Amino acid sequence: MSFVPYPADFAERYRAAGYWRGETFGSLLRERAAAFGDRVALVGGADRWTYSELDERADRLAAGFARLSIGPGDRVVVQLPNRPAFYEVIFALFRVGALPVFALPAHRSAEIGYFCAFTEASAYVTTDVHDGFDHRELAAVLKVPYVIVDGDPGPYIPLESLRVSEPVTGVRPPRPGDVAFLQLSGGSTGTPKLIPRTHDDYLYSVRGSAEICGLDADSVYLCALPAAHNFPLSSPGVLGVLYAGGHAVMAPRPTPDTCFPLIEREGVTITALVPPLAIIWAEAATHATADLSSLRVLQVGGATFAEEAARRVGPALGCTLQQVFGMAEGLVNYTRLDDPADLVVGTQGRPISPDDEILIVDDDDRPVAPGDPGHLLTRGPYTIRGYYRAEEHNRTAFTGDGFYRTGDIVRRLATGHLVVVGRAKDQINRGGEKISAKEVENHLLAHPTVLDTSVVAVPDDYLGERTRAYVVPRDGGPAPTAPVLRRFLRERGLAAYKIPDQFAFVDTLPTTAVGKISKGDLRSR
Ligand code: OOB
Repeated sequence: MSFVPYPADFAERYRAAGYWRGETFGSLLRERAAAFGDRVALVGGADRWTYSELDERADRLAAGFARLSIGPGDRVVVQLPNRPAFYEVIFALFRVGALPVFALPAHRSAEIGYFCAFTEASAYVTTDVHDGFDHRELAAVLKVPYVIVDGDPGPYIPLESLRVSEPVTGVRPPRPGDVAFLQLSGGSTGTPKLIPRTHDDYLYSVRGSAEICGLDADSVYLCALPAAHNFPLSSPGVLGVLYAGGHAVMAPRPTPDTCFPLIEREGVTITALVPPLAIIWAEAATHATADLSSLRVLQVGGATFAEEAARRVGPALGCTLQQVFGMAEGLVNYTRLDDPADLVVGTQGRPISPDDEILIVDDDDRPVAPGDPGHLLTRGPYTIRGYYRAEEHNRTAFTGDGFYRTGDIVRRLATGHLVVVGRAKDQINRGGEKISAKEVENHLLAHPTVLDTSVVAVPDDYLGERTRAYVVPRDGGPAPTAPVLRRFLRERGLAAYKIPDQFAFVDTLPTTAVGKISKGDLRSR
């Protein structure tokens, strides 16, 4: 089965508790347009759309997708920069029941090709040129029925041509329990895993997040991180502020020189950053000319935020810090806006829902003593029960009774707040960008000069972690070099953030007692 449904008894409970309300994203936007019609919903570049406009645009584009016979259950890989059209496209897909697959702008042919092939996508929706990269060239190597371009389309279908004014007919509207989209997992496996989220479960996380963050119709959210990521999408993100009737500003870049003037112009009240950006912003705020006084909440998450830095950012930016520890698979934790300072700087918050079940266990799945660190397992009303089309991996990624193994090592305080103390998964968290070691190792092993390799995280003051690849050269041939291997990975179409920061060439890799490569040994070098 491609999607592991919630067991019927749990679904019943989540509905009875009022978490799942039988809404879909398409119907939510319709309702919001009725309630907030003339108020601004989305701003970005030259665009400034009201709720009614966004609603109408989603309808028109939905009709365009329907013309291409893109409909219920079809997958569509969406790779767009931060601009209002991102939301126009995904709401249009929600309306026809097609599933956006949320690619990041940094992804290249290795990732996009994989998403298209693995999901048997009907279309790839992208832009022309972004950050100096021509996405139409990437599209040329894909096997996908339709390529749709927001911008100069080249040989492909202009997004503009799909904005048709005709009603969508003959399309069964999606049901609240249906999968709404596929989100990407940070991953620790050879190929990225995809996360099926339903309308019911995701809307609950959006609503819960909006409440925790105190959003209302006067809230203004700045989307500085890549729009497709779970954090700016729904924690509470743009969807949260649209739920609350406020407006969202799409920032093309997360840098202070782009974002600070937007904060002043739009009166931004809340935004979300990863730790390295939060540090840059705090530094830039000391000599900024823009007025940042509207900013009330700065959310920081996605990676460990050093306590010292956490202490500084609130005062530097004149706002309240909120730490966010979440995952695209579901569970999101927030420090609360009225938490005492030591919890805000020293913990990563507590779950959204009273029905988020948290287990902290040892290597044998036995609960650890209260307050001790252990593996975080979780189950709840918005945490998936299985990855998309990944039956085998699901057997190890989830417990028999449906808890998701997060791969994070945490301890829990008496207040329920979690502190992330480490990670058991084979992943590098490069300033919030997740890199599966295995995925990079597989690409490196394809190079003829590489006999063996092991990719690990090394500590870094700025990013928290960087990537180092240990490489054992093959005997007798030309020796691999860092520039050669970097170019090789780029030419294989791997996203730049996954290309190792450092290479170390070694004769052998250390092994454990059972003969596996000892990553612990490599990390401590
Ligand atoms: C967020 O989601 P993902 O799916 O990109 O990554 C999830 C993983 C977590 O399992 C954990 O390893 C790490 O990222 N992480 C943190 C963290 N927040 C996420 N590690 C330490 N401290 C934190 N505050 O990253 C994400 C999703 C929704 C909201 C916020 C972040």
